[in-house]
Amino acid sequence: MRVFFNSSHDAHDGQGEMHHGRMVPCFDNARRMGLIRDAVALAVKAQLVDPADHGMAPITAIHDPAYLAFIENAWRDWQAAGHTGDAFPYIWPTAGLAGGAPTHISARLGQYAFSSDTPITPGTWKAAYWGAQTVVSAADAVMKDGEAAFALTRPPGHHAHANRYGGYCFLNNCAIAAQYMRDKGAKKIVVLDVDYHHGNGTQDIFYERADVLTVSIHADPKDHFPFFLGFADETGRLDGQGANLNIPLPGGTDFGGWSQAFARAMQKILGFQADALVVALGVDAHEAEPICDFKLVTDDFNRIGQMIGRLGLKTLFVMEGGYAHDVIGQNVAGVLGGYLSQAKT
Ligand code: OKP
Ligand code: ZN
Repeated sequence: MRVFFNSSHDAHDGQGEMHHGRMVPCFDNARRMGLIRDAVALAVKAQLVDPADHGMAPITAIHDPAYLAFIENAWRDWQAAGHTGDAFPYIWPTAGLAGGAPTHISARLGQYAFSSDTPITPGTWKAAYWGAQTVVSAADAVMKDGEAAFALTRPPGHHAHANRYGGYCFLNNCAIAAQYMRDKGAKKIVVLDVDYHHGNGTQDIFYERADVLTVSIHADPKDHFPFFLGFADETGRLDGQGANLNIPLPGGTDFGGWSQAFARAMQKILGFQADALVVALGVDAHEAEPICDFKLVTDDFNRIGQMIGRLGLKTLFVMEGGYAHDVIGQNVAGVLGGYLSQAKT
């Protein structure tokens, strides 16, 4: 399988994040990528491909220009304010406290961040920009010959909205890829999010559109990040009514419960008759994951790959979460290997 690799990923290098009241090393760290790359190289005869530069157009097709300008310049503005550590927000415009148009970097961090877990570092824009180029290059390859590809990148993307960052995400890679595929002639796209966390950004971006079906299987937001989106009654709006499916699952879910959810997702996806599939490939539903509480084991990820292969769609895999260094490589390789064992092309 072609594996498009974001070799600029390590430019995003957070020094730490607040976790349960303490600063801890960032869960989304550079080490993840090498571990996944090496495991995938062994397991699925990966051909590593460098991304080409498709410029800003595929990114501005999804994200607001003012938001992009903010992310691109945030580190410079933070430094100009005299700060040397990673940039974090500490105040947000909330109901009753949202007046004016403040220009200070700390006000704008709160304006554009929806969570406080996501550092902006000197190379964040470079890593995120090349991450988007990595998924666009992989999407381009899938559209050209119909064969599957894997975009191996960090930071992840599925939590990013058109004008908000958070949950370690800045640019919504899956949304950028889906829109790119639309622009290359695919009429209907499914984005299937198997990451443990709800794909809030992807849902929001396509919520009023009928041409992109968003499906997410995730930990119930009533007690898991991102908390404020991802409930079962969110089914789309206006033209997009019926084109969003959320399947929230309780803590402790094992492959029995997860595969039942997939069966529901599969019915919805097959009924939609899409031209292509984008998989938001997080592997953080594994039992060893540090910030998650599902109970999948490594063999289950191969089964997930097989189930995805049986959907019979042109498929692009995009890396999202997965933080347990001992198992993420095997789990990603398992999904891709399972896919290849079932896919027609
Ligand atoms: C990103 B992805 C607080 C942890 C909060 C939220 C999880 C983001 C997951 N230190 N971070 O979906 O795997
Ligand atoms: Zn996740």
